[in-house]
Amino acid sequence: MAGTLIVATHNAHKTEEMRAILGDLFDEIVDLTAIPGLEPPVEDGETFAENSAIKALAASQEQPDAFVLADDSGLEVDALGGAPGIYSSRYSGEDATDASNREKLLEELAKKENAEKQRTARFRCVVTVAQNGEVLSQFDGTVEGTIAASTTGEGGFGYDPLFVPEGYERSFGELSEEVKNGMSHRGRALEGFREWWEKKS
Ligand code: ITT
Repeated sequence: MAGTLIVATHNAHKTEEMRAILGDLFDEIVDLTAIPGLEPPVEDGETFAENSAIKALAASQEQPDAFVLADDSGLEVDALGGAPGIYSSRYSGEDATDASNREKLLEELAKKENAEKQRTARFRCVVTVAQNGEVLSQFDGTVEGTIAASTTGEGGFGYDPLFVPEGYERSFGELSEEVKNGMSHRGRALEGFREWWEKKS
């Protein structure tokens, strides 16, 4: 075990998943809610990788020496040309909530003629590890699936109640945390981080 990992996020659901996936590697995993005064940076990159690096660097510059891990992630829906993509968290506007984003996604899909046939989608995640204001490495993960006709389940967050992973009939909102973390975009990206960390240590 090795010290503290700072997760450069204000999203408590991400932190919870990271603790479940990487908890055995660190004494503690804290997020930005534990570091008052650290404002989230403007995510003006054009890709998950760019936005992930922006978040990791912003936190790392304020917390020299610490290992910082950032996660940028989102949902790509084929019938919507890959939207919401990097705009997933604010898809329904500045005051977006997970529920309003899901509602907007179903509304947009309902407008598409072929949407019934093209409900294929994927979650993507890029995690960036940084230290002393420098990116050390990046890892990505993807999980393929389809968008359900309506929400099911209370688990997870964001678009989980609408996302049915390939090979399953239930959504991430219904599947257990362990099942989601074992195959999710975040779980896969963090597998890459784990290998890197274990080699380095
Ligand atoms: P931070 O930037 O503070 O990390 P955020 O939630 O704004 O938090 P992103 O910019 O990476 O993070 O946006 C990710 C959005 O994509 C998230 O708010 C959800 O809407 C969606 N998303 C990502 N991973 C998800 C998951 O595992 N399950 C459901 N939705 C997810």
